[in-house]
Amino acid sequence: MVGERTARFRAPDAPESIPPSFALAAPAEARGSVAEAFSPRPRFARFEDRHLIRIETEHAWSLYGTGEVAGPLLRNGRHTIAWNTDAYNYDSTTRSLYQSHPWVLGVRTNGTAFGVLVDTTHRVGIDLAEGILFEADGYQPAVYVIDAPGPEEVLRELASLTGRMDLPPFWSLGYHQCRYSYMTEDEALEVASEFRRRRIPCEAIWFDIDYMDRFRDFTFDKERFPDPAGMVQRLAERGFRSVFILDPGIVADPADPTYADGVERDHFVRDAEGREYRGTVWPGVCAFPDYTRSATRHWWADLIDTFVTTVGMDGLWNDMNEPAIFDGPGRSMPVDCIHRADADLGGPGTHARYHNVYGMLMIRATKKGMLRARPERRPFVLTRSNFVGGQRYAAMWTGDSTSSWDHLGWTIPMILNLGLSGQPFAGCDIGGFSENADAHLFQRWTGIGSLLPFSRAHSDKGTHRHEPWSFGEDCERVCRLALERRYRLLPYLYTVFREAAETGLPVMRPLFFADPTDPSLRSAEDSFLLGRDVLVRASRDPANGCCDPMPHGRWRMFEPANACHHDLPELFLREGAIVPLGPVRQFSGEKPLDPITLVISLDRHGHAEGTLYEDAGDGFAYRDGDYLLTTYTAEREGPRVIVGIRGAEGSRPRPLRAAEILILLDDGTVKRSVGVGGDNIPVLIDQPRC
Ligand code: NBV
Repeated sequence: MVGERTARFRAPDAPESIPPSFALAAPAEARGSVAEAFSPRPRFARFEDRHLIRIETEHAWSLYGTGEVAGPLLRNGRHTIAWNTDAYNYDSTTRSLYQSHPWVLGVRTNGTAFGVLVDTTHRVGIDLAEGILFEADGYQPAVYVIDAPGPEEVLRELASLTGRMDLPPFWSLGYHQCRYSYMTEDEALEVASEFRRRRIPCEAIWFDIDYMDRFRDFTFDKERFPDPAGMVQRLAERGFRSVFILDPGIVADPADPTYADGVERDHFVRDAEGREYRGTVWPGVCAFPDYTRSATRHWWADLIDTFVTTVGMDGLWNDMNEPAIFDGPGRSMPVDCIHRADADLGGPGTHARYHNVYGMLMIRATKKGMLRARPERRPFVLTRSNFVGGQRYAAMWTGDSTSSWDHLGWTIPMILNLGLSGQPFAGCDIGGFSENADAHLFQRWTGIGSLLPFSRAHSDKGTHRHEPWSFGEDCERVCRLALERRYRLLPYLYTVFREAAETGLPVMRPLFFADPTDPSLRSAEDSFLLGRDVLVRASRDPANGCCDPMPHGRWRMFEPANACHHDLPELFLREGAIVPLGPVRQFSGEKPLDPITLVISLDRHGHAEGTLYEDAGDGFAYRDGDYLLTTYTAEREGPRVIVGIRGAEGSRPRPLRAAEILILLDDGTVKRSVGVGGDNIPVLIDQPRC
């Protein structure tokens, strides 16, 4: 339900009925909003065939969002074009990347905040040089404005408007290993075995386009991958999930069963003359499913259903879905191609209108197919292209970066701005995609990448190997520590994901969320928050450490995995917080969460509190109450600290397990106590000096 903080505006000369945008998860309610006396108020104008929407801002206000953008966190002065683009080797001057979010978040000097969403699927220029200026192609769009006491509330409202991510399966929060491509079953199994042999935690092995027969979707190269279902099984026996790539282009060869069926059922996009549109991608000349039709999404979901049921993979990866087309204008589909969209999406229209949502509609169908194949499991889909609201269907990664310090540098602000645009589940190619990393860059990147919401290493064909052991023993050790740390943090991270799924708040948050009134935090982009309580202080500079200021209050350093190394980010815990940690595991299902570690940072009143969310890790029983949300408290009483459970929600029984309590002291040391049974609550610790 969209709240009173959101108003919908349209230009005075706009038609009564503006085409619906399926960016919105709650259009019916949202359309009822009254826009009288609302601030900020957009002003509408026309320039040639563009619709201009202007919002005045003050110079000192901070502007964020605009979706997937490389460069600084603060977007003041920047120009972005919301137009999904295959942007191999992009940099901070590239205006269009793979995803479109015609959305700006503003934070005023006093910490209050607002957001503006231009509700159109057409191309939109977002010019933040002087205030906010949107220039939208196509129809006159409606504009949603949110005005709230702070950025958190704006993001909650944005989520009410555009939807929330579903709670992902627990395993998808683990570390993923990818390469373009692991070329044979043997190679993939060997990589998997190396992880276990070297005791480096890893959750999933990914299969890029070379698993296919001539890059054709829903096929396997018979020589190199003779038994895909068996391979998935063999990986599963070693505790590995497997994820396979699918692109939208279907080879235009009547001998290809997917193509032949698609032609017979008329599922492909048409060109301006009404013929099947063809463009060249990896398999050669291809036709492209018209995902704007529910019949086509249904067909695609059926294909996915069969694929997943036959092979048994755990997740799917949708790439090239901008759509990227080698010989198309702007490396995509001509804008005059015709989509025969259903009425609820706005009816038939040109590619100019549906380009930005092509990828989002593809992943919507992919997710549906996975659910159809395995209704009892949470689907996991990763996408390159998407649109505002697309967090409902898939996680994302930031595409074809380069193995360079610049690209590492853009990673943190990129993922922060995606979170500030409604997408909480995002990551990058750890190590950089194209070109070669060296040990220093790779270990620094793994240190940061292991703390991002989605954590996957990936590298381009023809580059040096980028597995954690590829750069020598020292680098391997640093990567192991980084990944052990991620696995230790998983219980906390999952709790934060659950909050994000419930509220729309980002998993990874900019530092200014700790205090939106503090101007010094507004452009901090070497540091970030995971949830509310953990602060990560990284450095993206090869020679220097982090220069970001710290938010007010006491933030105590803690180290979950003895991972003290100058190339690994430092972790801090907010005063008054308790963070739950799990044991180091080689993969999330290796063993239960036992012991649980509670790291405690008492506030000046001697109090701390923190939550832990647990459920089956997959499936949907949590929706019927099969979960456990525990609130732990710690209280200083004279010379002792009493740790207890203040309350628990959900019907899941509390597992019997050992608890380790760590109290962070002001002199940098830690007071430790190990208990037995239950969560061993209450725990009494003598003489903590904090
Ligand atoms: O499928 C190959 C690659 C993939 O590895 C990468 O992650 C995508 O962003 N894909 C792009 C197509 C070709 C890239 C040169």
